[in-house]
Amino acid sequence: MASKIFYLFCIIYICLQDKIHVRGQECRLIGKFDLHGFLESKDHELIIGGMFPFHFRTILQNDSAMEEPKSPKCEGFNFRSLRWARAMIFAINEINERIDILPNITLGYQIFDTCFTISKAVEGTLSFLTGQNETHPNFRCSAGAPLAAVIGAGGSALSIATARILGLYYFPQVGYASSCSVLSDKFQFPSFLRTIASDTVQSRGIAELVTYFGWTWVGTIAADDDYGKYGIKLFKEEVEKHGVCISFSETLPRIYNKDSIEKIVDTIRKSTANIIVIFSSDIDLSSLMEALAETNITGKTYISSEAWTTSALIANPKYFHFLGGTIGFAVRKAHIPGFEEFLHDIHPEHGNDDLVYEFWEEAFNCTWSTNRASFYTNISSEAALAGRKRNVSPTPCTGRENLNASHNTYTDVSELRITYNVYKAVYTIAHALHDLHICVKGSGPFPSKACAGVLDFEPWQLMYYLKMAKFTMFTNESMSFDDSGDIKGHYDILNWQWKDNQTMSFVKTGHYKDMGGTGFEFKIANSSIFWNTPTSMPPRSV
Ligand code: TCR
Repeated sequence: MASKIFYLFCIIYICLQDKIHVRGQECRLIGKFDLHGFLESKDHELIIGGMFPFHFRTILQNDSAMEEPKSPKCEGFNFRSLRWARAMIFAINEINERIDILPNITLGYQIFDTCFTISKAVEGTLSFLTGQNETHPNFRCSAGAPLAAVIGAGGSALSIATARILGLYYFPQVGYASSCSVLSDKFQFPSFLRTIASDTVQSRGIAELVTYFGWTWVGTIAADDDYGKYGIKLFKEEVEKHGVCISFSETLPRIYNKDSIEKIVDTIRKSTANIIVIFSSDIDLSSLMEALAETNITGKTYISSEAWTTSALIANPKYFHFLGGTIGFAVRKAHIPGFEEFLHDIHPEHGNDDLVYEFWEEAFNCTWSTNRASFYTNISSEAALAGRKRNVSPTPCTGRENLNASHNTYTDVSELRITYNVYKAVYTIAHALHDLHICVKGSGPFPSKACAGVLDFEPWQLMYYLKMAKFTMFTNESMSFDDSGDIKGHYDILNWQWKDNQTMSFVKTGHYKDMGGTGFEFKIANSSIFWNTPTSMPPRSV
């Protein structure tokens, strides 16, 4: 008993102190991170880290130079990304039950919210590296199970920032959505791999599409980030080889700015180019679409990059009059057996996650009296906020709301594309760990033919196995990585068509497949494309 009290005392003492000693030097705590609301498993032997944009943005804090700065809170709940994170958990559970991959080893997870923001992603990364909510560079402190690798961080700009830090330690990171070509550079990002192809392939594919239809006069719009800028740059380099001219090149503002959006709308209106290629995430693109919806600009055909091709935010019926007929690239989808049931098996009162409380409030437009969700957003959920604006008191959540009856982006399993990439990322790590585990003593790959221990390895040792990973998914897709940590690109070409006069549907009209080297396979079924032009024929480019 006495020893227990002493132990408790020590823990409290360690948590409260803001000075530590590292190699004889006194180190002071310089600020604390605010990483509330993450998802975490219990009872595991090895952890996989995850980073997902559960929120769309951070809230600007009142910056006063006289006060200690605080880590910003986040707002705008992102249903799609909760589905991605649940795919990570689903894959981990599946592997834990399998006897052919890592038998007798229980994998767990620790997942942080990036809030779609570089600084939050960096906060999460530093916490992963030290295993605490504070950071002591160059030390890895694991309170329990060691962290094997990190999945994420979502968009390219975030992965570039986090991969620079993780790369310092050669710490394995597997991206599921970061497709920017820059990330192939192993000199800059030595420990980064991904289950999405580099945009070099997609940009070449879009260029192929444009030349196939004989369009020679196109406009481009890019998000103001690495994804948008590099994607459009590669596209332009590729089409210019074929004599295509660029009518205009616009950049979307990072933070909403009415004048910049108006300027882009004006450029589109005045330009004679009828083909517009847009490389952007859906979030960054939404304000332009909102502005275009208020104009009478029609007759343009938009070519979408992977990040917005199947986005529910943009494929909104209210935009159909000008966005119908859009042609876009999308990574391949899969049906993951059992995943839909798993998505429905979520309830705030079954776990203890603030994030799930917040999800429930958003999904059912109600509020919990316990105020659990508002931990995150400090202004509470958007449902509560909207209620306050309308001056009505929000409906309380009872816990008996029925998820089966509500349709939202979280439960929608019709387009599991990035979700499938997340699932593949978990399997990549699990296979690498498995290979490391079955290493035969005396014939291992490391100096003196040594092996590494599955519960006690260095990050670079797992990196060796990740690069060598080769396996087949349940879909029969074979997975392996080239020297840049990239997989081969294989895209569906989708066309936005009107279904039952009320929803937008993504109809597969072709594909683009990287065959290695400069070879590719491009197929498109012209007759199945809906063209949003007065003649219903392919647009002419001038
Ligand atoms: N690469 C983008 C992010 C992104 C994305 C997505 C985000 C891609 N696909 C689908 C949401 C949904 C492709 C990037 O920044 O690299």
